[in-house]
Formats: sequence, C-alpha cells, structure tokens
Amino acid sequence: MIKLWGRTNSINVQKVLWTLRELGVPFERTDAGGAFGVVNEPAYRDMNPNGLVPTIQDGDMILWESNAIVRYLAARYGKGEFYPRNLAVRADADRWMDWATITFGIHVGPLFMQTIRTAPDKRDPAIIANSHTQLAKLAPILDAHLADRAFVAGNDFTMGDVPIGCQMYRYLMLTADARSADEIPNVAAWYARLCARPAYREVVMLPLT
Ligand SMILES: N[C@@H](CCC(=O)N[C@@H](CS)C(=O)NCC(=O)O)C(=O)O
Repeated sequence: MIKLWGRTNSINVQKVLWTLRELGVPFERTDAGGAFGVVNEPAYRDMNPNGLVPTIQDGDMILWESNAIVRYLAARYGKGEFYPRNLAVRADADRWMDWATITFGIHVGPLFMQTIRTAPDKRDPAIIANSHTQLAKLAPILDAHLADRAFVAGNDFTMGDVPIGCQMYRYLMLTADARSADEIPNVAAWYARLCARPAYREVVMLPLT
C-alpha cells in the first residue's frame, strides 16, 4: 500500500491526497511537518533530504515534489483521462500544473503566510499588497483560458486541475473581500465544478490554518 507523509493542512500534501482520493488508490498517511515534526528525523531525511512534505513510498520507490507525485500517481493509477492520453492535452495539463506552482502559487504562498500564519502585528502590508496586485493580474489569464472549456486541459477533469484547484481555493478565500464576485466568472464556474467533487471538498476546502 502507498505510504504518504504529510500534514493535511499543507497545500502540497493536499494535492497528493486529492489525487489519491480521485483515483481511489488505497494509502496510509502519517502526519509529518509543522507541529508534527518527523521531517528532521534521520530516517525521514534519508527519504527526503529537503525535510519537507509530502513524501510517498510506493513499493521500493520513494518520491518527493508534490507535482511530480501527482504526475506519477496519474500515470500509474489514472483511469480515463485523468492522465491525458493525447500528448497535446497532457502537455496542456502539465503547463497548468507548472503555472499553478511557479507563476500563481508564488504569490498565493506569501499572502497565505502573512494573513493566516503571521500574527496581525507582525504582518508586512507591502507583501500583502504585492500579492493582491500580482494575483489580480494572473487570475484573468486562467479565466480567459476557461472561457471555452470545463477544466483546464479541456472538457475532462485531469491532473492539470489539481495544483491550480488547491491554489485557487486559497486565493478565493483570501481575496473574497477584495474582489467583486463577477470578476472571474469562468474561474467561478470551474471552481463550482471542483466543489461538486467530494474529494475536493473533503481534502482541499478546509478552514485555512
Ligand atoms: N516543492 C515542494 C515544496 C514542499 C513544501 O514546501 N512543503 C511545505 C508544506 S506546504 C513544508 O514541508 N513545510 C515544512 C513543514 O511542514 O514542516 C513540493 O511541491 O512538494
């Protein structure tokens, strides 16, 4: 059985948990990271020298880096189009996985850390303002892309929806007061489709802590 190490309030762990749940793959999870520690133990560092979560073990294989784990699980256990068979569609899914992390997520992360994990008197308004500015420019790019498709790589739910689905939940929660409701209507419709998925509701849509 697949083993997963990581705390459930980590966005990178959530990507893996959501994928496992969508694919119906049995797994055992061990709390690790944050207040749970574990990540600095030598046995964990042997598996993941970064001392970060998530890490998985599947048989003899150890893997870290959440997007790589999602891709691996999709390729190995995916049914239907979750791991797209068509290479152009798969590349599109890959692209949005990377965009979610490297382009969009690098601004969601500081906004989340500042507003959820930093005491009010220690927050840096400049970091928060910059995150809002950058994300307000980026969200319409995804919105335009979703104008004529149900999910990021077409009309099927794929691995491409996973990282951006996790980032978007945090973005929508953290900017609800700063946005007008109809600013990104295609993102809103796509997000409603994600909300219809039990695994998304149970793994990703948690109170932000
Ligand atoms: N690029 C890595 C980043 C992993 C990462 O930064 N994980 C965070 C949680 S989201 C972590 O381990 N933080 C330290 C901790 O939880 O102790 C990935 O996507 O897996």
